[in-house]
Amino acid sequence: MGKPVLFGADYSVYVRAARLALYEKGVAYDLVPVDVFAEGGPPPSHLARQPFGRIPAFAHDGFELYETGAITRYIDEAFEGPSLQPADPQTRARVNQIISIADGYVYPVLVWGIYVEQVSKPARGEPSDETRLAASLSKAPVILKALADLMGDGLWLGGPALTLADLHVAPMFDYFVKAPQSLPMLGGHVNLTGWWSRMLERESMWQTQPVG
Ligand SMILES: N[C@@H](CCC(=O)N[C@@H](CS)C(=O)NCC(=O)O)C(=O)O
Repeated sequence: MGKPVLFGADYSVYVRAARLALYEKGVAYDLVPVDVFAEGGPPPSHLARQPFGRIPAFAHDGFELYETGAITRYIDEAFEGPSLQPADPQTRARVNQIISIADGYVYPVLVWGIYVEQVSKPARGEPSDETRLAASLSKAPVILKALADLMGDGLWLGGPALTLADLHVAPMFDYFVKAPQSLPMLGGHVNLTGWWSRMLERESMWQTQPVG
């Protein structure tokens, strides 16, 4: 099998989720840089691979794929290495449920609504959207409680073993925890704080840290 190629940028939470999956599986790959925020929009070569102009896109042995949840499942199923999806249907459904929660709520609220508004925009000298920030801060406890409830007493978000759910949520968390309000909000969920410290110990997290 040939070496897969991931198109994107290391700051992207979704690119990082795919890189985490590749690293945890022990798969060598090439990361080809794409600037989706370039003046004039994403390059046409990228739009041919990802019509919505998002990152990442993925290619392997002539097979092209976009949408991170599909990419990480493909990585898990197409390559050797430790399985990142439980075999049992109910635990697997939980993993898929958490990935969906990450896409639907964690990313827009904890990353864009809180991290971008409270940390990233001020760092760039841009004004924050205080209305969006306040709305996101009020939604965040529900999201964190849902993750904590689903995790329960397990070591990892989706049960006793590391799965694609952890790899999907962790890059989003890495931005969220930089926001001042994240710590008090997380404080009530000892299972989530324990999970986060376990994630931070994984070599895959260090190896995929954004450089720029
Ligand atoms: N549904 C897409 C979402 C990917 C996504 O939103 N990526 C962000 C970077 S983390 C992006 O490309 N943003 C560019 C934009 O919004 O124009 C997936 O699962 O791959």
